Amino acid sequence: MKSGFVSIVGRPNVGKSTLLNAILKSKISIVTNKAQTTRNNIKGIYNEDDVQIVFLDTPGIHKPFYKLGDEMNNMAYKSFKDIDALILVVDASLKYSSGDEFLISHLKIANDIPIFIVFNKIDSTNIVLINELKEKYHQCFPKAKMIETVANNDFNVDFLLKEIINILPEGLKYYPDDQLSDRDMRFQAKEIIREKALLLLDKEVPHSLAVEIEQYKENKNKTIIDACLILEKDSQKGIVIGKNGQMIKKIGSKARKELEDYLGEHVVLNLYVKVEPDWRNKNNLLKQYGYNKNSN
Ligand SMILES: Nc1nc2c(ncn2[C@@H]2O[C@H](COP(=O)(O)OP(=O)(O)OP(=O)(O)O)[C@@H](O)[C@H]2O)c(=O)[nH]1
Ligand SMILES: [Mg+2]
Repeated sequence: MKSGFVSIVGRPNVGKSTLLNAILKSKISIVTNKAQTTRNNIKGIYNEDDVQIVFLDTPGIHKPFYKLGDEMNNMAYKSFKDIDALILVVDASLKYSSGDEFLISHLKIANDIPIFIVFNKIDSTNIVLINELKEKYHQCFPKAKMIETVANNDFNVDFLLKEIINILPEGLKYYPDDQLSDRDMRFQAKEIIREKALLLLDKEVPHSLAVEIEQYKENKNKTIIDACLILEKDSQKGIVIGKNGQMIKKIGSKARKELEDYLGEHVVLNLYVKVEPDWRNKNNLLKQYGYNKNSN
């Protein structure tokens, strides 16, 4: 039996969560077009006959401007420890920049850990850009294997998986076969609501938004969820509620539909909006919303 722990790291928005979901053929982690979507480490457990891989999706490593950013980076840094392999995802459609340098300078990884550098989004780049990126990353990680993918289209995902299985050590099963993630439904509900809000909102609002589940109650054949959307400024409240409540209704109905598909039963979803000025810099609130490096 082969088994091991594999962390997926990289800059924000490069496709780490998309890759995790593609590997597991299941939605474990939320995905949006906004940077810094993932704010926690999230395990996704892959099972095959005689293989178990515990993948860890992580927040994108970036230059932080808020305590929230520090906490998110710290969660990602924590993921380098005690692993059997590292997947470093690079957006192949972006020129090498100071963001890559920041990431590389913070990648403190043991010398003997196999690294897979995944050049993702090769559907929207060109060969000159890819080669330039490969050269830069090769200079820093000469022993790393380089693989090109299109994670949102499954291209080369199976190949990457095979390559990872090849280098995994013999080991034990860490999780039961039917467990796909380490996160419970309460966490998934919070993330699904945040995903729908992020997809519908723009500018600074997605970054200012947190979601807190205030009630999660399973009744006979329906689940009742009360959730609060937390914002930083009063002016953002109007944007999130929208004219005649249109925006919050849209967020709620999209989230409810996905939750119902997920749970296979009726969901009553009540959304509220609250303002907590500067919550991204307040340790107690970061902890309360689950964004503390010790919360996972
Ligand atoms: N064109 C293209 N888009 C992709 C590909 N993979 C992912 N995306 C898109 O890239 C965006 C970001 O994807 P995510 O999976 O959320 O990226 P992430 O690295 O987890 O981002 P953070 O959680 O913010 O760090 C989404 O809009 C995806 O649909 C790809 O191979 N090609
Ligand atoms: Mg992500």
